[in-house]
Amino acid sequence: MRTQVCIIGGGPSGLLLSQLLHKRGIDTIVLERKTRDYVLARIRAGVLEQGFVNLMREAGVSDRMDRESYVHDGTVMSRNDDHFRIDFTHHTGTPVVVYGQTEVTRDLYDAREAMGGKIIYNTDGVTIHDAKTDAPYVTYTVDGTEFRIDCDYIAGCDGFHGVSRKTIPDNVRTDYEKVYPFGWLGILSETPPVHHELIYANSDNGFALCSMRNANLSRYYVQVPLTDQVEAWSDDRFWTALKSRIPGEFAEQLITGPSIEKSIAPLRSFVTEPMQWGRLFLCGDAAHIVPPTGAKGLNTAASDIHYLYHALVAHYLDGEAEGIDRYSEKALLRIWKAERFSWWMTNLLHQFPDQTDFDRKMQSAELAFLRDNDSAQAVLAENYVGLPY
Ligand code: RFL
Ligand code: PHB
Repeated sequence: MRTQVCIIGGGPSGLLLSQLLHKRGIDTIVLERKTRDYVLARIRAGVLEQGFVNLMREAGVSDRMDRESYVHDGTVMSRNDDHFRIDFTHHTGTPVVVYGQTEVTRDLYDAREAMGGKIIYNTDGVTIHDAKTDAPYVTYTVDGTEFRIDCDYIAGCDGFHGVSRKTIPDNVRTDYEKVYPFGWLGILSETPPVHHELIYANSDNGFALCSMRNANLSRYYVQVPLTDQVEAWSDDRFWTALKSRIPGEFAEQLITGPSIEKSIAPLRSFVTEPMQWGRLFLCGDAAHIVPPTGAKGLNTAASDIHYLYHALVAHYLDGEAEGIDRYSEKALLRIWKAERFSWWMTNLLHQFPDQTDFDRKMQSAELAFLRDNDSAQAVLAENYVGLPY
């Protein structure tokens, strides 16, 4: 088989790139290790930056998102019972949109399938060959039969545990990593959200986040030690912990119910440099991870796709090489800023096991400064709604 761009990974990054390139007449094949249903069963991000929304529109897959998503003009932040609001639209002119990653991915799959896009599921042993030459190719097996795809370029959109990043030799690649000493226990419940905006809560009992998917589907998180197992967290224990971490006036209004999903995710900051090697480009979680505190995981994936999409269009349609040559440089400039914001939000809002009383006072002072200072709120808002591409 032959294609112009072979895309490894059928998560949101790979599907969005495939759909955008298709609209410009550039041929792709997507290789996905799992099935569509498996990918859609993952509960992940919920907050989309305007840049992501614009890419979905450009890809022609925004109809349901435009109808069913929720526009959020601000967010609530709290320290124990003290809470304040940050108004994104006032400070930046731009809101964010709440629409689950599951729905984004479903819309992209539907669009790819409706247009006859080539997605190959259940691929095993995907291997990238000759990425440093002008004739790269990818091999894989499905049900024990080996296949080969010759291509011009390879997009590594295969997430943190994929093969693409590991294809770049160790002596070329530098990994930067920080692992946090806690995780997030998240639940999904068919209950109305406690508030119409998100609540990011710093409390003496640990961090909590109140988020949502729709008017009757809530997503809540609490910070837990890395050693905790999800089985140790009954629904009752979860609701009690959540109520003890958000301001009393919200805790009183919280409607609880059975969880329909419950999982623990570790928190990590990670970046690999460079994000390209010959004709292989890394996108999304394959190249970088943020702790979810800034809601940047999916959004940083989208900015990579923006840079790579424009680079490939400039190459194929206008014969320009600059975008391709400078992909890694451009993508990383924005990635590191999102890494910084996510790290800062994580440090601001969580309880750290080795925190001293002095450290706690610094955290409280920083939150008080944020509460009382318009410029500090503007800086947070600018980062939260997404820096320009
Ligand atoms: P994905 O979504 O991981 O998709 C990669 C796809 O590649 C496939 N794959 C392979 N296919 C072929 N061959 C191989 N060798 C392959 N290896 C892997 C996988 O099956 C998968 O389908 O990466 P992508 O597309 O870059 O998208 C990134 C986002 O998914 C990610 O940044 C966010 O979901 C991160 N994230 C969150 N971000 C937020 O902004 N808010 C959240 O609440 C949030 N929660 C989360 C998260 C990530 C999590 N992970 C990765 C453990 C919760 C979790 C649990
Ligand atoms: C979510 O809704 O899952 C969510 C929202 C905001 C975050 C992280 C996760 O910062």
